[in-house]
Amino acid sequence: MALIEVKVPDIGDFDEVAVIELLVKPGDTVKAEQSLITVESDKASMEIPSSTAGVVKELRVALGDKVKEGSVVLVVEAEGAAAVAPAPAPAAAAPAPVPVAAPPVAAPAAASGPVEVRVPDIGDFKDVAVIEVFVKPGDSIKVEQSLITVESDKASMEIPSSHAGVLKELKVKVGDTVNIGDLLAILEGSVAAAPAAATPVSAPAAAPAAAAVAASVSASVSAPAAPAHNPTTAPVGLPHASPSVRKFARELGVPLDEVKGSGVKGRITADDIQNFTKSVMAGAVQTAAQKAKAPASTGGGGSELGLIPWPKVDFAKFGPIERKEMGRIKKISGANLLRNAVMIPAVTNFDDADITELEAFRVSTNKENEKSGVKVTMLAFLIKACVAALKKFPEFNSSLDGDALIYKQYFHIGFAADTPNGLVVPVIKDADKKGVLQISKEMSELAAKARDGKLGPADMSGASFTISSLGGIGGRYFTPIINAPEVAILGVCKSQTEPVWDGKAFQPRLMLPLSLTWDHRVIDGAAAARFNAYLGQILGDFRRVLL
Ligand code: CAO
Repeated sequence: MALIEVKVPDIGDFDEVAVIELLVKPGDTVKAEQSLITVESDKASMEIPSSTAGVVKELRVALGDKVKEGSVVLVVEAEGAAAVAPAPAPAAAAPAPVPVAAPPVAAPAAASGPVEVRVPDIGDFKDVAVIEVFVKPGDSIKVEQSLITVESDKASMEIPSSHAGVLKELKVKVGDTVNIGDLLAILEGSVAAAPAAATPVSAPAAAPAAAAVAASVSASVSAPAAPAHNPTTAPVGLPHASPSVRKFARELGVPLDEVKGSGVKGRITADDIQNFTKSVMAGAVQTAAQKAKAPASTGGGGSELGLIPWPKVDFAKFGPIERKEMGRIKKISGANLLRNAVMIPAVTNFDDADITELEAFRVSTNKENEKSGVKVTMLAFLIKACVAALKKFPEFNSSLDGDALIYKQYFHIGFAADTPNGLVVPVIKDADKKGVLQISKEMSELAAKARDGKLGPADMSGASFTISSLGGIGGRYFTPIINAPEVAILGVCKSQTEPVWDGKAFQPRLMLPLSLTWDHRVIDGAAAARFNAYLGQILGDFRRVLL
């Protein structure tokens, strides 16, 4: 078994590049061409592959070391003499050194009209993917300014502009593959070509085998086009990560620019990608895309549900069917109800209110007012009673805004109205300032408009609390869905005469079933029970509204 020193092969024009990742350790078995370390210049990162197969005996470089062509990376105990490569140049990257040919990109040294910027000599690589685009039409471009990042399986590199000017047209997008000579962009008002870009062949003397390794891609790109680029310039918009880490992130769908790097100079490592993924899965971290999807009223919570697909059934297999598209109102209200049902931690409290006297009063009032044409409804009394309860328990009249609560000092009460086209919620504005008669009148007008499909947006917006009454239909209790961004809704069902124990005997009392659904992020169970109890007291003795 021979001990072989694996050295940094020809990495083109780059002198002294920093080791930013060690991809193997002593004891590891490596294959020929396997990446050993990642090095990085200011424009590109590249993995240095092994020239031979065997077991790593000794690492000769550490993180942060500067290496150049010929630096010993590690010592490998080769599997056999045959495995030993004759030269450090990694076979896979390029079987044989390829001299840098004059690329077909030569642009005039100076131009005033439109100028084409093409992919310069990127060595032996073909069909490299565009993974980032840094510029857009209208941008002013400087000579050597990075336009795009391309990536092979071993290296990522920025392609600089050979000219200055205003970007007129961009000819590539993320996901495209490019080759030497491909048109990248058209610039206008171009003032000068990068000297080396105009004569890219000037590099070969310095980098005769620039295409010999993966690393040489960057060398052959940068060397001709960037004869004087400033080594202190940070790569534009490119998070620090090696090609393999970028590939790993892409496979997992991890947005690299949201990952905090723990490596040298904040470099993102494979561990960082893994930890980020775990945090997202555990719900501890949200990606920007997830945050954007979450409604603002949720305070940033909520995201994709990750549910299994909706069952797809061929109902016709089981009997005759007819398909009818849902109406516009049903589609809109359905989407809102789904969001509200899923996003709000809702709880419903049930209670009963004794409305015996109130109903008697309502009936007698209607008799007295028969000629006025305005029928006082139980719902109008309920609206007034709710306003009193909302004043006493202001959080029921609030909305969530991120981590804050918006307490509304107005009392606009929505009421669910059943129409032939679906459910709508007209709103009685400033119910605190109106009497029961006026509320009854407005309600009947709004309900008529709703049935005729004539409600405008103003009629249905601004509610701070909603009542859904099924009293005219029937039922006992139900669990209404909160009309976000409100935080509570009162459901009311049909009142019935029930035997109620008064301490001595059962009395026949008219009991109204109440179902109060509330948002547990804002309201707690005790407050909800108190709200219902208070509402019951008011409905039991309406004089309390005056207190
Ligand atoms: N208990 C017993 N009877 C009641 C009652 C109650 N809680 N509420 C109303 N009634 C009676 C009324 O007194 C009226 O009787 P009379 O004709 O003898 O006077 C009858 O039921 C019909 O009332 P109404 O429903 O026309 O009037 P309303 O004021 O109660 O309601 C409106 C108006 C628009 C809310 C109602 O028509 C409606 O659309 N309700 C359905 C709301 C709904 O769909 N909610 C569910 C939302 S979740 O899907």
